[in-house]
Amino acid sequence: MTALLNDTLLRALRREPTTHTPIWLMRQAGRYLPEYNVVRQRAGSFMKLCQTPELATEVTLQPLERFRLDAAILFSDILTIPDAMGLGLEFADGEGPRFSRPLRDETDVARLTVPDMAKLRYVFDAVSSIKRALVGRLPLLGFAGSPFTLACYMIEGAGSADFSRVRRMLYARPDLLHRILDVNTESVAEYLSQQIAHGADAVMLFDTWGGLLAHEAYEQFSASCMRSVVERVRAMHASVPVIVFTKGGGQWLERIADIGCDAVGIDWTTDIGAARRRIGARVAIQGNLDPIALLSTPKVIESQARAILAAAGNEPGHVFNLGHGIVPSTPVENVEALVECVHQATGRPDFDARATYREMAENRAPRGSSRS
Ligand code: 1CP
Repeated sequence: MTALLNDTLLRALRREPTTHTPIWLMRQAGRYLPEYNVVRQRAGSFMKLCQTPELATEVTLQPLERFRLDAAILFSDILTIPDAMGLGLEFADGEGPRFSRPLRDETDVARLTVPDMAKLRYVFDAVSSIKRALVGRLPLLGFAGSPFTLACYMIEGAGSADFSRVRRMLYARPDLLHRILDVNTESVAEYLSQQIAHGADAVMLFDTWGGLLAHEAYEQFSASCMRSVVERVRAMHASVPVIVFTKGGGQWLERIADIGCDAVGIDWTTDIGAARRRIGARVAIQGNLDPIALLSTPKVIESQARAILAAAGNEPGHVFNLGHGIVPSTPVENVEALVECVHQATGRPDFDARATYREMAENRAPRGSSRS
């Protein structure tokens, strides 16, 4: 593997000392960026955008051109896997995702199989394309939904406030839910391994809905599957850091740290200092500014960010992020203020990680690359 110009994120995930606290933001590419909306329009649909590697590359790079972020994240979606399983994913304009063939009965569940990874080739091609365009400036994060979070959409057929269909299945037919989770676990492990094989430098599991589960159910229906994914990925790619984020998982931090991951993502409801005291130095922590704080003013954002940095302490192993994704109404200048504040407060890096399309398109060596 070639050395990266800015590998701060990877160092922080390994809890090594860093020149500054690295920052990247969940949904850093997305609708709050006017240039994203232009490309999204050009693509015609969200899935077309994901399925066209050149366009997925373009939108992945957009936030890096504006802000001094410390990582790129693959532009894609967690629902690519159930789509490849044949559930029929649709994104109607202005609405969330919807499956035309959700898992509704025993027959649907019995038919479910691990998808042919060739159907997800567009994702792996996007990873390769983004990796080339980054020309070694920054690490590239790959990602997948957790087996449980994918099951939520596959059973419910769309987003939901409480995913009650899934939770009903958990109590009425746990055997069916376990079968779905087994297929998802194998699919997610294979999918992440392929992303790594195509160039992802670290990967993240988004367990967005694990926090809806009852205390014991969390272990059985989400954590155990993520543990199995991490074990399988590790068996193939031992040194690639894995981040696990369970939204609403603040009460289970010790369990999450024990999954075998390198970093635990926390949402904004958990005190990051208390989280550090609970899980000690065994994993890095990623988080945890409330994304709604980004709707305020640069002054408020700065004070909130400094409070998080102070609570996290000056120890290795903190990756600054939001507690969940950026919302579309976020002012761009507030994101700029946050990134600058985190870097300034923790020691400004001696290079500019921002990259321009032109430089990348021309595949010129990044500024300062002679250092590495
Ligand atoms: O119209 C549009 O442009 C679609 C908006 C959008 C975007 C920008 C969707 C639809 N997905 C994405 C990109 C996306 N999704 C990324 C890109 C990388 C980044 O910059 O962070 C990632 C990591 C995801 C992951 C994702 N998709 C999650 C897990 C993280 C989270 O936000 O909790 C989930 C739950 C989804 C499903 C999904 N895809 C899109 C929407 C609107 C949703 C949520 C649906 C719902 O439950 O209401």
